[in-house]
Amino acid sequence: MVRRNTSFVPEKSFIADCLQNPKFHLCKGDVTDPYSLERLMEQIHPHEFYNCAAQSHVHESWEYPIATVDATAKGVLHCLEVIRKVVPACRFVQFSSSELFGMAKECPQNENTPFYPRSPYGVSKLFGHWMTVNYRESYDLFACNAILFNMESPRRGPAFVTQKIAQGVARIVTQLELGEQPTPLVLGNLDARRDWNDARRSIRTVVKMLEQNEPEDYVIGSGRTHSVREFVLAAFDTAQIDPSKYGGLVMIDPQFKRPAEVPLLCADPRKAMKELGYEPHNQAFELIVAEMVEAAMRNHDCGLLRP
Ligand code: G4F
Repeated sequence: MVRRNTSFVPEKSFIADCLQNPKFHLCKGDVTDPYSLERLMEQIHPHEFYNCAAQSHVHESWEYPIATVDATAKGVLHCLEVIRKVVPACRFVQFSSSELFGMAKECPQNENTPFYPRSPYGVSKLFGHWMTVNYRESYDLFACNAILFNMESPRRGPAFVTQKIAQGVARIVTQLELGEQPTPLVLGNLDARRDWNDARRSIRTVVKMLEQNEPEDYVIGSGRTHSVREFVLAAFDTAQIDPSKYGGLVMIDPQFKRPAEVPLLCADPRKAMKELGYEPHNQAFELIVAEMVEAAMRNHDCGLLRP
């Protein structure tokens, strides 16, 4: 399901390749408009419902707290209500977030770690999380939460730090190849640590959650943590650039720092490993950096990757 949007052209978007699959159908709907959900549920009668919809950019949630609450918090309630009324046998999974842990009380974080969200986004996700638990317990719905740590792939949006770094490094490679002065990568807090996981591996595990006998909540992440600084260095390494040789390739701008930061996230995914057969990749970080930077360099047509 995609939102009504005057400028989004699916054929030219990051889901263009999915449209080739005859089993893939795009429907229009919006989690902030419960009537659109109701119409769709009455037409389709789905067996499974994956709610990935959100205003998902943490920094933007301070700029647009109300819009964030509408989509990221109330949107979940609209989904649950329409399932309860129209398709109560439908299995529902809410894309919960490691941002719930925020100023985490322990490390690594598991399903029993107390929540301490640090942004309007995190607080909205907390509402969605508990509403999902409440509808499961109140109405006996098959409703569960996937507590997902950062999911990465070359499809990541350009405003998130991983893709911003990958595309910035690819731009610098092109500029150096053309003999131009490289434009620096301008970032915020380089010390924040995240559990960056491969999106495909995470999603395959979410699918398994809906195949279980009972609805339960699971933490899904790689179990490893790296700083933004480490991501930057690994990205330059993939592009075979030694940033110390140039100087000024990375700059800090306070506008990219957050009013309240989440300093450290790291998953303890043992429950998912035991019950869902989830196997975190022990080189998830290295593979993600390499894949994202190489994809960005292909898009920039960088010489280093030409045969
Ligand atoms: O890439 P980010 O914007 O992702 P963040 O905030 O961790 O959230 C992502 O993962 C969550 C799951 O854990 C999702 F729920 C959420 O929807 C989203 O997908 O920022 C990562 C870190 C932050 O600590 C941020 O302060 O990178 C730091 N950072 C430093 N410079 C930056 C920048 N983040 C962005 N977006 N842009 C910068 O220039």
